[in-house]
Amino acid sequence: MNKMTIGKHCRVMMTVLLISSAGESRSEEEKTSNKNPIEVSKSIQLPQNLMAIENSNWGLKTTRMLYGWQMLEAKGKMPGEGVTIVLADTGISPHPELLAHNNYPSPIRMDLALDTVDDDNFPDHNFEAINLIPRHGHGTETASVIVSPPGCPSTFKNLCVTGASPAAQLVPVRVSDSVVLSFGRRLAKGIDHAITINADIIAIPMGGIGPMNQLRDAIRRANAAGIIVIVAASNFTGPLRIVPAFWDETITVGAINDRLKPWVGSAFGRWVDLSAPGVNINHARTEKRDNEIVYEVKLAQGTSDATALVAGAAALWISYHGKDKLIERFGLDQIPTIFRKLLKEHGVSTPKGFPSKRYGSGVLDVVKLLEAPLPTNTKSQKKM
Ligand SMILES: [Ca+2]
Repeated sequence: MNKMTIGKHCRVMMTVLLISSAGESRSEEEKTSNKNPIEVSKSIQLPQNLMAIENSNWGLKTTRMLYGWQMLEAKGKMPGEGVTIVLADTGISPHPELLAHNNYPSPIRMDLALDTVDDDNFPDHNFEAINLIPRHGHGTETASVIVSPPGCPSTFKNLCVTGASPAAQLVPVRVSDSVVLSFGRRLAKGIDHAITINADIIAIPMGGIGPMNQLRDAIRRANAAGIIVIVAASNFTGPLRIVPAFWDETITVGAINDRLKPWVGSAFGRWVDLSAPGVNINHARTEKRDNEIVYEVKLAQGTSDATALVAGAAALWISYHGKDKLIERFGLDQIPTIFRKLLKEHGVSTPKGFPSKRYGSGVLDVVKLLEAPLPTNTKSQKKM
């Protein structure tokens, strides 16, 4: 990653609508006033370092992500170990939060990366693109919420990012610079790349409007190859049928705020499978200002962040059960269906009055997800 150069692009690419995190944080006071009604399992203890991380990160706390880490540790595994996640987004930058720190190596697999916009293997952000979203560095942001090593890199002191599954490997695939509708062809190409490299999960924090048949076919191929496809519901599109979020082949994630209520910008509809924290989430921010690339950590919001947390949780689930064992038991092509069912039915906590018809079955709860017993179906009777 250190060899990356920035800003080689100048073309404006027509592409699918990117669902960006947008907006900024509220006050500290408002942030800390949130209460977590999810009762934490008494049998699992968090060590002090993880407790400190949890106390500064309401998203990880609400979803009990770090308790999931402890459940994995009891099996001798690191969080997300052995799992490959393809992130289809605007590319990646060598942000310190994505480089090695705190005894974790860099989670970014540049050797497997792809750029479907420039048709090369180097998916850096295009800071020159005309962009209707607030920032160009969206892929770096999303990646950090999925896999940034725990705590602060040496160059950062206060606000830092801890990813949901930092021992997973993340393959950045640039499929878009921003906005605008198209046919999803670049995204389809990125999905086929995920199949080629035997990825376990694809995270898609974007969407568009239209039939996009080629994209849908690619997602079906991914499911058949055992790849779990996790998609942002989208931001500020209300009940519009954004794809691929609307399709049955994807797991669609809406966003809640830190009062555990649906975030005002979260798209909604019966096709939303579940919600996850998407407001005031720590991000690795990469921006170009006065011709210089600036690396920071900030708070932002959007269904992209919620999607990142669910992608991380999916990685923990695969790690926890072991991909080989899942394949042996259910067959590769059944894994996405089984995961989706378990996630929706068991992997959530549902706050009282939660509007399930619009924002999914509840709020991601990683302890419940990992504790959920696998179905008894065997390979020979695998239809669900
Ligand atoms: Ca970090």
